[in-house]
Amino acid sequence: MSDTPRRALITGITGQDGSYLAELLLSKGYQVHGLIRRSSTFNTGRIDHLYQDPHDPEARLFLHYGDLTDASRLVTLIEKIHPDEVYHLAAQSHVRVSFDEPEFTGNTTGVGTTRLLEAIRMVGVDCRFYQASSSEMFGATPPPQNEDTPFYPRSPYGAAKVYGYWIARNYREGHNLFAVNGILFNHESPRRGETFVTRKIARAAARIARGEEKFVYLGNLDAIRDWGYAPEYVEGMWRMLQADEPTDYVLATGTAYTVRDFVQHCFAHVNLKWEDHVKFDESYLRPTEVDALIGDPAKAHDILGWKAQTMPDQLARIMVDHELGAMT
Ligand code: NDP
Ligand code: GDR
Repeated sequence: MSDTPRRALITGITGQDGSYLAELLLSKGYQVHGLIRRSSTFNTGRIDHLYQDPHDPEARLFLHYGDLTDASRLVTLIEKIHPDEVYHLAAQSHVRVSFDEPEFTGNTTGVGTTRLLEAIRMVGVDCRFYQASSSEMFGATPPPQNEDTPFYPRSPYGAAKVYGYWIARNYREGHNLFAVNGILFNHESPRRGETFVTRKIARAAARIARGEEKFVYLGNLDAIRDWGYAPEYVEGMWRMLQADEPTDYVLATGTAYTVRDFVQHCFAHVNLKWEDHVKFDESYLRPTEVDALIGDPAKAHDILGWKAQTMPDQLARIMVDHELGAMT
């Protein structure tokens, strides 16, 4: 065995999943390279605790400026890093926002995947590739959904992810790349972006319990989602790239909760009656909604030994407890 650490490139390292994955890979001895966007304010809050001075000879985390819309930069980065594994997590990942910015979402979430795959092919690096596919690709197709379920996306985001799914498969079949699609159902954590519904609810429940706010405004409470815990899902991503053969996997808990159920769990945890504090705002509705996503993760269990441990009621408590402990 060589002593040289394996090199991983994570796009989207500053996001929820990227931060947990960076922690996991560093704990496994990888040298981790992350793609970050230049911003006028710092956008590395989720990974600041992992920062290592690059002058330190022991440093194993390196950050590089780049953007999914900048093809030549992706080529120079792949050339420089020569990764063994690429985890492609970067995306405009907000479904509601994708209706406002459909072209941008297609350019980053969809075509951005092609730019990265093409950079890998042009440089000729022999690596394994993880594509962050999504249950949003199933859209209007009724649950339960597994790897064989037909796609019927209901948003520009979902459509862009279907494109990303097929382009990753095409590089697997056409260019012999070890490329896998992880079709992940919703997964959440205290690091979830504040405008996604679980974090928004958990944060509101804690703030209302502390007397800092009275109400939270939400859209559709009837949507059914299969909510898991993000740190467990990044372990699944890693296992997919360690498997003998490249194929596609669903990761999910297999449980069904409505948004209303999640609200109820969060508010009950702080001894509040949610009906007194939740108001409706139609601006949070989507032109086309995804009514029900419930995953069947049997294949990931059989081949990877992966199984979700944290169920949505426990997840709600974890997220509210974090908000209660957080400074305002
Ligand atoms: P986040 O929204 O938390 O993170 C998205 C990441 O992508 C951020 O690091 C962001 O950078 C980066 N990014 C966005 N646009 C660009 C761009 N043009 N160039 C370079 N980087 C960019 O997403 P999650 O961590 O929740 O999700 C990770 C991936 O998994 C995404 O592709 C998402 O669509 C997909 N997914 C997520 C699921 C979930 O439930 N969380 C379920 C299924 C799929 P910055 O910090 O600068 O904004
Ligand atoms: P989703 O997550 O669209 O499933 O995409 P989100 O948390 O945004 O919405 C879940 C459901 O809650 C309903 N909802 C609201 N949503 C938001 N954001 N804000 C509200 O106020 C609100 N009120 C009700 C929504 O209509 C929806 O039905 C997430 C993202 O992480 C994607 O990148 C990922 O691919 C999918 O999960 C799987």
